[in-house]
Amino acid sequence: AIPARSVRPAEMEGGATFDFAADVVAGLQATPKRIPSKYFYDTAGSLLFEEITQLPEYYPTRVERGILTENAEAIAKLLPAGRALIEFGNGSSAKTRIVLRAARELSAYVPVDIAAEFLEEQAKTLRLEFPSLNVLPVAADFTRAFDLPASLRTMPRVGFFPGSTIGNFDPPDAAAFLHHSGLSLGTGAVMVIGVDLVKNEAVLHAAYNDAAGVTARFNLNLLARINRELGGDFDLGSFEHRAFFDRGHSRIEMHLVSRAVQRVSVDGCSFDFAEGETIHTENSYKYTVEAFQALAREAGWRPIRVWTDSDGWFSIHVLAN
Ligand code: AVJ
Repeated sequence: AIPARSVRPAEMEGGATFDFAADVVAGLQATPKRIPSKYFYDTAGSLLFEEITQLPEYYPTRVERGILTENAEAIAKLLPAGRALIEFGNGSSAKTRIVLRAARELSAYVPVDIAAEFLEEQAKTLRLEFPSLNVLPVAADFTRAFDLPASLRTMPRVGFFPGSTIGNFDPPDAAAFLHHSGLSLGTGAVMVIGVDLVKNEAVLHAAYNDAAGVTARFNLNLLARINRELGGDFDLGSFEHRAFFDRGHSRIEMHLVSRAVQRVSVDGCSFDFAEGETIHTENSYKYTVEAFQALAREAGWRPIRVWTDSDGWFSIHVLAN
């Protein structure tokens, strides 16, 4: 039986609902145990992720930024006067600024994110930095179809989804996202999307097992967050970070491994752990250029360009629908 929960679903603007308590309880009742990776990003988790992006081993952010900078001219051509740029995510990153600086003629910039408050703050900052830019934030869950502001109706749209965030979706969910984003953007749209690539296993392994232990802290913060927000009693010292590349699924898996037999309680439910039992906390899929293009085609997009770095570690795809 599932006991009455002390924490009710958080109502997000845009109508989407994340129910942290229900998702954690259901995930810990499942076999094998799992927790959705979207819950990494509370304030502490977002700061830890920022730290990850600056680690020498974590190549994706650095390499993607390089590809964007190198191809800024071509990206600007996708964004002439009259166009609207719609970013899936809050647009707080250095990558957004590379694109906004290159696209001087842009008519509107629309960051779409579920975190409404943070979104507004970022929008204010961007308006100060780019005074002539029309910044129109939309608070919505971009994994579903959403409505764009009416003022965009006559503008050709370009979607932007950097960071290989699409790698956190299982391939069917990634295809569903691509399909929905096509519907949200409308026909005649273009999508610019960053996708991490399959590569040497040692490079992948190091990126998710950094020497400074920041990724381990990022992973363990999920348990700290459960303790903080759901009254959990996880002993953080009794769990350890594990990340490995599963070539069969072409994904990095992150887990939290129980160091001992233990019982943990969360939100009035108890959960038993065997020694060595894990909670699966993240998948990060790595594609080949061809596999990603096939997925995009399946979802109704036409791949029109792809840029990679000289090592072939990361890709930025331009799709049209
Ligand atoms: C934000 C999803 C791109 O999968 O590499 C970083 C998250 N997890 N280190 C990734 C993450 C562990 C990251 N993404």
